[in-house]
Amino acid sequence: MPATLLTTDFDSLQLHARGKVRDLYSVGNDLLFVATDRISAFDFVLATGIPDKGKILTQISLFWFQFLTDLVPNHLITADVASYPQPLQQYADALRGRSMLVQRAQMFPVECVARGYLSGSGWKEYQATGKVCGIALPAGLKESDRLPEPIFTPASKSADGEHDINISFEEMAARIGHADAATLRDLTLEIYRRAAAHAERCGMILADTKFEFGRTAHGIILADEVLTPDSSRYWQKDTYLPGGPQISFDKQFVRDYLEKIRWNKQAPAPTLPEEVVAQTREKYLEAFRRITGQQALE
Ligand code: Q0T
Repeated sequence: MPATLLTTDFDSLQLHARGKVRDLYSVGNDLLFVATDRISAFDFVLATGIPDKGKILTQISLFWFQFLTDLVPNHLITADVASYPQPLQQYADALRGRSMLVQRAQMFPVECVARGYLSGSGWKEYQATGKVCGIALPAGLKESDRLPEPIFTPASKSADGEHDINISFEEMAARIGHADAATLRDLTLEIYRRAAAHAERCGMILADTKFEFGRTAHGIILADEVLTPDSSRYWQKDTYLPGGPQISFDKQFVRDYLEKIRWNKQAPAPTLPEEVVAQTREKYLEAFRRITGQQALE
C-alpha cells in the first residue's frame, strides 16, 4: 500500500487556501491545486487518509476536463509536474499525479449544482415544500427518484463557510447578475447531461454534482475539481432502487464502519481500520477505472 499524504507543507510556497481535502498555493499569477488523501464523512475530516485518493480524484478530474473541453474552457494549465515552474520542482515527488497548475480566476460566490435525482438536501427540501430551490416538482416522488428532467439548484456558502444553503435562481441572479446566472445555469445543465450520459455508459448513475466557475479576462471558466466522487453523488446502476437512500459508491464502507462504532459525530474524528481503508481505496479505484477506462494510475 502506498503512503498516505495527509497534509502538504510546502514551506517556500504561499498557501492560498486550505479546504477539507485540498490545498491551494499561490505560484506567481497562477495557483497550484493539490489533492491530498484526506477523506471526510459526516462533515468531518477523518484521522486516517485513503492512500492515493488525491491522485485518483485528480486523474478523474483531468479526464472530465478533457472530456468537456469543447463545451466549456477550464482553469487547467498543466498537470505535468516536469512543466511546472522551477520553485515547485523541489516538491515534484509529492505533487506528481495529484496536482494541477491552474489559472487564477475571479470565482463566482455560488455553487452550481445540477440534480438528475432526488437526494440529499434536494430530497429534504422537496419533502418539506414540494420544491427544490424554488423549482416545483411533481407530487409523489420518492427518495432517489429520477427527476423528469435535470434541474439547476444553486447554493451559497453559509457564514460559517461550512454548510451550503440552497438558493433560488432569482436569488443567484440578484447576487451575480441575471446574464451570468443564466450562463452558469445553462453550462451546469449541459455539462451534467453530457457527464451523466457517460456515467450511464460506465454502469453508474450521476445523481447530482457541484461545479464552481470563475471569470478571467478571456471569459467564464470551469474551476475547482470536477465530477469527482467528492463533488458528486455517484451510484452503482445495478443496485439502484428508489424509495430510500442509495449506497454511496465511494464512502459506503466508511459510513458503515462509523455507524457500527456508533461515533457521536463530535470531534475528535475516529481513525479507520486498515480493512475499511483498503475497501474504500478499491471503490475510488473502481470509479477511476469505470470513468476513465484506464486500468491503473500512471
Ligand atoms: C480558486 C481562484 O476549494 C477551494 O479551495 C480549497 C483548496 C475553493 N477555491 C477555489 C479557488 C480557483 C480554483 N479552483 C481558481 N482557479 N482561481 N480561486 C479559491 N478557493
